[in-house]
Amino acid sequence: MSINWFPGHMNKAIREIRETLPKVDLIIEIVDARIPYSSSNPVIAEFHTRKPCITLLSKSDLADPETTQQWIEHLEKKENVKAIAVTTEQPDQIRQLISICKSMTRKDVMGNVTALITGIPNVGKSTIINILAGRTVARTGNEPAITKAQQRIDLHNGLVLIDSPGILWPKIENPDSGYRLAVTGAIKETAINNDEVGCYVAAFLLKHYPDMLKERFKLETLPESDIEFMEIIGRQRGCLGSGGHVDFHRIATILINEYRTATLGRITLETPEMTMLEEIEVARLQEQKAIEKAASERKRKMAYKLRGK
Ligand SMILES: Nc1nc2c(ncn2[C@@H]2O[C@H](COP(=O)(O)OP(=O)(O)OP(=O)(O)O)[C@@H](O)[C@H]2O)c(=O)[nH]1
Ligand SMILES: [Mg+2]
Repeated sequence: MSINWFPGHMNKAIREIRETLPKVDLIIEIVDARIPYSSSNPVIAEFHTRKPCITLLSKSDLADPETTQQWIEHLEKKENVKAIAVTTEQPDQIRQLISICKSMTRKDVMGNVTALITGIPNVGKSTIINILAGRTVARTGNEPAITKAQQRIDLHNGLVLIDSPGILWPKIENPDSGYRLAVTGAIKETAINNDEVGCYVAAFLLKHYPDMLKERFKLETLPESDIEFMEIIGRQRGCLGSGGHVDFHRIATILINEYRTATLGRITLETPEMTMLEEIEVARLQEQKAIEKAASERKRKMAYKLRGK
């Protein structure tokens, strides 16, 4: 799914991050444990080439624990990166970050350690900052784009944190990533089509988590297609519109919410292996597009020359 949601404050936030970077000792990138690849911002990747980086896999209470472990091992293959899964259900573990940040930078930093907290919208940046501060210093909320400007928070224990607005990037190349960001709640509701996103969830679950679906919707067998599945659960939940037709929007919204709250179970939408294959496919499609564009440009130039003769 292509995402067209890149509000002005995100562009400004990226500019501000670039300006802040020289004053920062370490970067804490927060990714969503259910989509560690799709929620990792390529714009942010540019930033942490020379600085130590902690990748926090947030909301790990909602993700499949086995896949989270796979992701931690995969992410730590990168130089200078430490990956840790966190959840607000274990605030003590989040508080350990204070000593981890100091130990990762102690050698070169005199005085306070300054850490930039960055990540996509709604991933839990401000919530984690409030836990580290021990009080509410940043506004939080269960929708994207709550934080609109950078904020510096001195914890008065040797650590200074910089909260920043959630940022996306202008073009999300991988269509699966677009869907996954929408499913997990990183995109503003008005910028997504719930019917399409609901069908994406249904198709994913039919393929990867069929037993969970059978149990949740008390079905002995499952249909082959996402549309048939949506029809069945739509009728089951009484989501009917005029003429007794299933109201797709209503049932899709229910399915998405059940996914987001982990009512369906702890489900991760991507594995390292899956995303590596997708990257190859995206690169192939981009190359094909570039070849087609060059060919049509050649044709256009040729026609122009012929007209000139
Ligand atoms: N289940 C669960 N929810 C969490 C966790 N951490 C944060 N949340 C919820 O996620 C939502 C977003 O949290 P915020 O801290 O506002 O997210 P943010 O990254 O600062 O968002 P923006 O400022 O909009 O970019 C809130 O409803 C939090 O309660 C977690 O570990 N588990
Ligand atoms: Mg915030």
